[in-house]
Amino acid sequence: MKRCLLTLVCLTALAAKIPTMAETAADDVFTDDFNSKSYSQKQWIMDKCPKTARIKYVKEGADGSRCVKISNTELGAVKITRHLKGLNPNTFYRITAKVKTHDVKEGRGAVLYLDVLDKDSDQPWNASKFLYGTNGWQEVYMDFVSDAKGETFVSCGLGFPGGTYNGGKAKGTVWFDDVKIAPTPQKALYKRESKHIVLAADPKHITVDDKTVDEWLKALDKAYEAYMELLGVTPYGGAKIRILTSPGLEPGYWALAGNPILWNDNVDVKGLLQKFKTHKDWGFGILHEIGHTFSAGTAVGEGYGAWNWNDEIFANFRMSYALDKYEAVISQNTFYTGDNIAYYKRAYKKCVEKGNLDSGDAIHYTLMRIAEIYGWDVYKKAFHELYRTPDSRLGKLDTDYDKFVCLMKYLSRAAGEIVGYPVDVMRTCYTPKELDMIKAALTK
Ligand SMILES: [Ca+2]
Repeated sequence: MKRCLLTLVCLTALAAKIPTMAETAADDVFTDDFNSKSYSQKQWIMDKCPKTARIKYVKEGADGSRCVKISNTELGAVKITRHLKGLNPNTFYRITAKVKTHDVKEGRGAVLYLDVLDKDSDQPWNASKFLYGTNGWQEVYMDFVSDAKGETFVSCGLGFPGGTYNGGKAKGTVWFDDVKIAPTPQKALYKRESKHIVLAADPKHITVDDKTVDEWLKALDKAYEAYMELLGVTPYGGAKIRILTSPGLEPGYWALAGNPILWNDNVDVKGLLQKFKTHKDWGFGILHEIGHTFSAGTAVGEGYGAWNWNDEIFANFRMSYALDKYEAVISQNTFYTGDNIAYYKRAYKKCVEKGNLDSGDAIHYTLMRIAEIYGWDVYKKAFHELYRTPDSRLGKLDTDYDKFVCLMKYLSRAAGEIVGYPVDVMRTCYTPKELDMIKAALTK
C-alpha cells in the first residue's frame, strides 16, 4: 500500500510538471518547447538580423505557450541555430518541429536545415519540406547524418542561405515550436546497406523485397568500383555513399548529389526499384548522382577539375564506362542493354541534322567514340593524370572550349602512350566540321 501511494505521489508530481515541459522521449537528444525564454536563449544562436527582419520569443505557440517567431519583409535567410554535440558519429538523426507560416514567399520558404553551407560539409543542401504561404501549425522533419565528431548545427529558418535555382532566400513570417532531435526511428527509414552504398528511404517507396534491393545495391557497388577504376579516386575518403529520400528538394530536382545523395520524395522512387526488379535496369538517376560525387572538385578537392566544363556531362560519362564494362541495362524512355552509347548517338544525330552540337548528350557521344577507337584505357590514363593535376598547372582556361581542348590534350597523350606514336585525338576522332560545331557550342 505504501509503495502504491509512493507511486501515486510520483505520478502526481509528473502530471503537475507535464503541461510546462515538452514531451521528451527516451531517445531525444535535444528538445525545446521555447516555453523557458532563458533556457532557449542559452541553447540557440540567434542570427544578427538585417533591418528588415526580426527574431523574437513570443507567446503565440499552438497552445498559447511561447515559441520563436521570425519575420522578414525582404528576401533573406534568417535563422536560429543549435550546435549539437555528443551525437553518435555518422548516424542518421531526425529533427522535427512544429511550424506555422504567414505569407511566406520565394526561395526555400520556411525550412529546417543544417547550418553548414560555409563549412566543409557533405550535405549542404539537406533540408525539410519547404513551407510557403499561410498555414496553421504542422510538423515538418529533416533526417541528417551527424559528422565524424558527432556534431552538427541545425537551424530553424526563414529562407536558406544557398542559392539553388530559386535563390534560397525567402520573406514573410514563420513561427517554430516544439523542436525535437532524436536518432531517426527504425521504422521511419527503410535501410539496406552494401559494400559502398547505404539506402535510407521512406518506407512508402518500398514495394520490392529486401533481396531485390540488395541486388540493386550490389549493382551500384559495381558502378562505384567502375568509377573508382576510371578516375583513381574515391569520394568522401572512401566513406559509404548514403542515398536518403527527402521531402526538402525543389520541384524539378530529381535528386541532389552529396553524402547523403538527397533523393526527392516526390519522384518515382518506387518505379525505379520496380524497374530493377522487372528489367534489371540499374537506374539512370542514381548512377548519375553517384557519378557527381566522383567529380574532381568533390573527390579530390578544391583546386582540381577546372578542365571539366560541365559535370552533368561527366557524371553521365562515368556512368557510361560502368554500363559498358558490365553490359548493364539502363533506360531513358527506352531500354539499352550494353549499348548505352546508342542513347547518346541518337542525341548526336538529332543535333547534327540541325547543324549544331549544342547538347551535352551529343558531345558525350563524341567522347565515347574516342573510347571506341583507343579503348577505355585512354580515359583511365587521362583522368588519372588530370585528377592529380591541380588547376594551377592546367594553364589558362577561359572558355568551355578551352577546357574541351585541355581534355583533348590529355587524351592525345594517353592515346599516344597506348599506340606507341604521337596522336592528336582532335584529328583522329573528330572532323573539322564537328570541331567547329563544338567550338560554337562551348564558346557561347
Ligand atoms: Ca511552446
